[in-house]
Amino acid sequence: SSLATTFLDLPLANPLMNASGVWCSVASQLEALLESESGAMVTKSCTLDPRNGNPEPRYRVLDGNKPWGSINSMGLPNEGFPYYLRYTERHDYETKPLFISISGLTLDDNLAMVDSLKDAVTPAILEINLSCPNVPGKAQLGYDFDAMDTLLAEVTSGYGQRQLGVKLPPYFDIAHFDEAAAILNRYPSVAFVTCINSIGNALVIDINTESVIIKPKDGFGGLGGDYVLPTALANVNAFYRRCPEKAVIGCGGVKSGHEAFLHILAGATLVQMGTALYEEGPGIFTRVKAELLEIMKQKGYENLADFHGKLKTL
Ligand code: RRO
Repeated sequence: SSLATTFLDLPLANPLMNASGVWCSVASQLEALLESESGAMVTKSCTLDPRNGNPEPRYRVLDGNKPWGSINSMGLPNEGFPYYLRYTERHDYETKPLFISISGLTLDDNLAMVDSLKDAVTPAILEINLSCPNVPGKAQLGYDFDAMDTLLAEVTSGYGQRQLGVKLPPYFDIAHFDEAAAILNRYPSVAFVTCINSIGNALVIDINTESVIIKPKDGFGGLGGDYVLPTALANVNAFYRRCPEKAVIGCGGVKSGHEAFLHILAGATLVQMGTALYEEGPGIFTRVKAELLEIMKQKGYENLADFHGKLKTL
């Protein structure tokens, strides 16, 4: 069997990659992802200028018992757009594709970054983060459909014919799936959607200390891991059904071949890992690849196309 696939006509050895934000903030981490067995990789969402992010502790794994997961309120700590742009200029594209994630604090900041990328000669693929849940005072663009439409109109016209994608927050209402997909479908150069970012503004409480477990925002933060898998699968499949001209990248609750298989079955072309990569490190790609191949072998599948998007309904 083979895990080989293609994304926007680019060949990949396998569909696995990091979720933006995890193991991709600095050059040493990006180099580790390049060395790993991931099929592709993405940089930490960046702003025009470097940011320290929120006070610590700002990420905690929830591993004491079932369910397993994480909560974070990082607050967009990053080295600033020029740092990631420089990485895109020296990345080894023969080894695997690279995505660059941007998350400007304003529309103008996003447009400025898109403008530099358009003129840059790098083949890095642009993923615009419409769903950062952790910058105080900033609403998620993905939950403001008018602002999202305006941003897409301006960004796509500023980016010429080049393909790009958007990282979406989870939606929980069929009317919102319909409305978000209808907006995205008006922009053919939006070639992919990544579903989902963390489930925003959850609150994890420790019964022993009677306290929240992260410092920013009185303990509110984005949820990842087991808690979000069914929501992630719903969003992947909802956009897979509604956006037939676009690719879907699945993200949320993947820690083994089992969840990776479910994402692909629901319609994901690529599958990202966040919390599990944070906890296990880039060696995780070797393990999950082997697990996914084993599941395919047991089911008699030769390649990803044998089950991609083939979720059955009753
Ligand atoms: O940095 C963060 O707090 C963060 C971002 Br930008 C994001 O998109 N998703 C998330 O869970 N955390």
